[in-house]
Amino acid sequence: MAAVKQALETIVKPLPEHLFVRHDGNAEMRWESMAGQGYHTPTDRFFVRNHTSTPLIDATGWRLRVHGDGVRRPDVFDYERLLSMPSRTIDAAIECAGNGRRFYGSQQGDPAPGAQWGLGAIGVARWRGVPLRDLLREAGVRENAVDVVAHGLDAPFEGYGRIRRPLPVGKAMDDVLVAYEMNGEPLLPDHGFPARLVVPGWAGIASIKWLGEIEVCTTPAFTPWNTVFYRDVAEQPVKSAFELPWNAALSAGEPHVLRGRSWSGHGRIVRVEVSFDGGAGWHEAEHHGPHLVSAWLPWHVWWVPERPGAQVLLARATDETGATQPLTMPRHPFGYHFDAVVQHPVHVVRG
Ligand SMILES: Nc1nc2c(c(=O)[nH]1)N[C@H]1C(S)=C(S)[C@@H](COP(=O)(O)O)O[C@H]1N2
Ligand SMILES: [Mo]
Repeated sequence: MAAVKQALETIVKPLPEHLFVRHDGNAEMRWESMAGQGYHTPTDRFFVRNHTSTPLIDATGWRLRVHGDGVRRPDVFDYERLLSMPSRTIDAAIECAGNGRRFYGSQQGDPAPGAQWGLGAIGVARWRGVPLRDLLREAGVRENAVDVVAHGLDAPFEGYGRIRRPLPVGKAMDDVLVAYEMNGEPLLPDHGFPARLVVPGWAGIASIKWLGEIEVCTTPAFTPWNTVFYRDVAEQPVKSAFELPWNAALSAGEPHVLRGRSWSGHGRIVRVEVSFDGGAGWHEAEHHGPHLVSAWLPWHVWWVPERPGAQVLLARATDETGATQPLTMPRHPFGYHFDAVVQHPVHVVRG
């Protein structure tokens, strides 16, 4: 099968350093690699976050079981059946709850344990698949269903078993996709081939890769992934990033267009402001491109740096719920949801 052959080629290919920063088995997108790109994150630089390692799954033998006391007719879907169902295409971000964790340490002097992500544990892709509600309806989802637990087929994690994360049935029946395509191609193994969940706006852990089972429960579900790990995380907070290298060199006395993107799991971004003087003055950035819920808003601002030397750029966004990025965050034991303004260092050099 072409998809599987392509899959095998990807997995043996080392992730290129000009696109990624490595954190043990995980790979973070370099924000400068989004410069000059369109709205979506090209798949070759989309971050990878695995608890263990990428499994290689043969689509022909793959099955997705929908079962549990919350369905009347337990059902099994194979790859062909999934592809033959009416599909939907959405543009949505997937972002790790730990995105930005590094800044608890580097900006606030209080490091949090876990992969020290900068801001690159996010990507926006065009996902195609079948709405989860269609699968649940086919299986006869009951009125009193409460939680839907998605199980991954990757190796068990430490002593906790296979990755499985509960999702409230309200969200499951709303906008969740069982995706089999990413940016117009079959999913790559690293991103969940043959099928994964895409849970718009929610922490990445909800978007279970390598789906094997969907268990529908009539009582609240508890797994290590909502009790020990990723407890109390749902929608992602407001964040912003510049499409610039860390310590980018910019020449003094010349106009520079600084581009970036802002996003929020709570809704659309309504304002982005940039400061060149450590937060004393803020300049409203201009928006361009689409403005989608559950994805991101591209923006740009002009700057003519005057003095050579080390400087810091700040970007802060506000979403339609009024949530805005603070300058500092309270500490978080697991380093989730860092959404304070990030201090992006640049070197202004003599023009
Ligand atoms: N089965 C499975 N699903 C998973 C994970 C995993 O390790 N196993 N990691 C989760 C986490 S924590 C995140 S942030 C996203 C990352 O998706 P990506 O690797 O496609 O960027 O996948 C989620 N789904
Ligand atoms: Mo994550």
